[in-house]
This record gives sequence, structure tokens and C-alpha cells, in this order.
Amino acid sequence: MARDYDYLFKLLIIGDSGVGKSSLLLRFADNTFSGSYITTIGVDFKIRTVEINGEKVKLQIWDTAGQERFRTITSTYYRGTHGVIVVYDVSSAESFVNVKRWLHEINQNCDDVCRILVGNKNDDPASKVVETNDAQKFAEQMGIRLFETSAKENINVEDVSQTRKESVAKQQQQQQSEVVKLSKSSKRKKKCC
Ligand SMILES: Nc1nc2c(ncn2[C@@H]2O[C@H](COP(=O)(O)OP(=O)(O)OP(=O)(O)O)[C@@H](O)[C@H]2O)c(=O)[nH]1
Ligand SMILES: [Mg+2]
Repeated sequence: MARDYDYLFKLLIIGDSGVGKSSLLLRFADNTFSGSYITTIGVDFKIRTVEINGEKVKLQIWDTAGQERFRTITSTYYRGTHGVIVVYDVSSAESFVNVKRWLHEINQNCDDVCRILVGNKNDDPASKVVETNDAQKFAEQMGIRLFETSAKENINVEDVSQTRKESVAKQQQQQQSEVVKLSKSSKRKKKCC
């Protein structure tokens, strides 16, 4: 059966429980938001296909549970991942402190993977405790890009996904020989950026 895409990229969303990982995915994939909180059990995924230079890129985005009791299950989902989005809540200092732990988990599970830091719930200045400057400094130290988003108000969510698309496009231009075109069924490892 013919494939409906040229490239397939797997992305993973990680971060503390309640920071808004599922909400970001819901906003990105279905452009909806729900104020009620249903904690993710294990993992979930959604797919969105985008077109770059006339080629179809399928993004398979895996949403993991932030709750500690699911960590052994969710850590297995790093396999074959091209990019990881680490999310914290700008109104929770603890979730920002824990970003280091999540980055450490990435290092333990992936050799070379594209990472992005996302400060979500950036829609209520009164409750914001993680300052943009501090987060930016930290992101620079870690060599990763920072985005402040709101899944609720649909702020910057497309920008995060745009970065994913740009990474894929950049890869197509600069690393054509390294990128595995899935239609050729190669098993070589792909990098996202
Ligand atoms: N104000 C605000 N609330 C948000 C935003 N994103 C998510 N929330 C709320 O935060 C709560 C938790 O959101 P989830 O997306 O379920 O969080 P999660 O990170 O997936 O949590 P786990 O599945 O337990 O790991 C819900 O009540 C959401 O409505 C946002 O951008 N702004
Ligand atoms: Mg969730």
C-alpha cells in the first residue's frame, strides 16, 4: 500500500505533571483546549502532517505522563525519537527546577537528539514566577532554544512546531545524504537537526 508521507519524524513531549504537555499537543494537533485536567496515563500520541518543499512530513508526537509512577514505561519511548520537547510551567518554579532532571533523562536515553525548552501557561502575568530572562539564560547555557507558550490562548504553539519544520527543512538541504528517505526503506538513523 502506498505511503501518505515522504518523511516520518517522531517527537516526544516530556516534563512535570500538570505543566500542559497534553494541552500543547491538543492545541497543535486539533487546535482545541480544555480547562479540565485529565492526567495522562502512560503515553498517548497524535499525528500532524505538514508539507515542506512539496514533500509530506509526518510528525508523530508522543505525549508522555509526567507522573513519576509512569516513568519506567515512558522512558522506553525515547527509542527512535528525533526531537524532544521539554515543558515547564512558567507559574511553577518547581517545574522549571526539574527541567535539569528531564534533560538528564534525555542524555541517558538518546545519543544525539534535537531538544527544545517550552515554558507553558504564559498567559497570566500575575502568576508568572519563572522570568523569561532566567529561562533564556538557562536555555543558552544548555544550548537549546526556548519558547514561552500558552496552549490556552494559543500563543507561540505554532512557533514551536515551525521550529520542528525548519529543522526538517534544514536537514533536507544540508544533510541530504544522511536523511533516510523512508520510501527507500533504509534503516540508518536519522537526526532532526
Ligand atoms: N492557564 C493555562 N492553563 C493551562 C495551559 N495548558 C494547560 N493548562 C491547564 O493545566 C492543567 C494540566 O494540563 P495537562 O495538559 O493535562 O498537563 P500535562 O502536562 O499533560 O499533565 P500530565 O499528563 O499529568 O503529565 C489543565 O487543567 C489545563 O487546562 C495554558 O497554557 N494556560
Ligand atoms: Mg498529559
